[in-house]
Amino acid sequence: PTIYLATQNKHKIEEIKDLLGDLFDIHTVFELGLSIEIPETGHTLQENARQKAEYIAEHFQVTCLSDDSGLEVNALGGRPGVYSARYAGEPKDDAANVDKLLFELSDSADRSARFVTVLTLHHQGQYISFEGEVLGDIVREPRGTQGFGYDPVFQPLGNDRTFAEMSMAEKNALAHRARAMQKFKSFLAESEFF
Ligand code: ITT
Repeated sequence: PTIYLATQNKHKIEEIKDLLGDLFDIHTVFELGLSIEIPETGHTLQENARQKAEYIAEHFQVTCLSDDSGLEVNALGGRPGVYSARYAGEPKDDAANVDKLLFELSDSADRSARFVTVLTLHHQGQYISFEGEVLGDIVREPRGTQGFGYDPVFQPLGNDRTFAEMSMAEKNALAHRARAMQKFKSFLAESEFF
């Protein structure tokens, strides 16, 4: 079956393609000629994932999968959370977000955090969501060059490397997006959706 990825983040697309393998004929919204950013105005990851899937479904009548992700830091009361992409303001800037996060946490001994992904599938008018999380710590200095976003400062629990020090295969063995994808794949195996 054909699926469109309702995300404009090229790094997410790479990871999702790696995770989904050949289960689908995967297309991106860039192929639909979308010229604006998919709107997201919700106050939760669930709302935003749903909005992004709905936007693509309603405009293009396709089966699609959206991804809304956020980093929840305990010492910051769960921030940046749903605001992770624009933590340091407009325009979206991964490096500025990381700098701001380290600054906000500079006096904090508690470095614990959780990375969450909500994937929302739209297929023939139905919407289904899958959530994945990974616990970890925010390290004091960025490490590694792989991955994207907050990867250089997020070290999953039980590891001595950040996500940015891991290959995509290593990250995809344990990360939030991969865990949400695992639920999606289990759903696919059990349902008669496709
Ligand atoms: P789309 O809305 O087009 O999917 P986006 O980048 O705006 O793309 P989000 O709204 O989900 O995506 O924003 C999530 C933020 O968290 C953004 O700053 C990402 O760089 C970051 N992020 C998401 N997944 C991540 C991951 O696996 N590792 C590190 N950072 C991640």
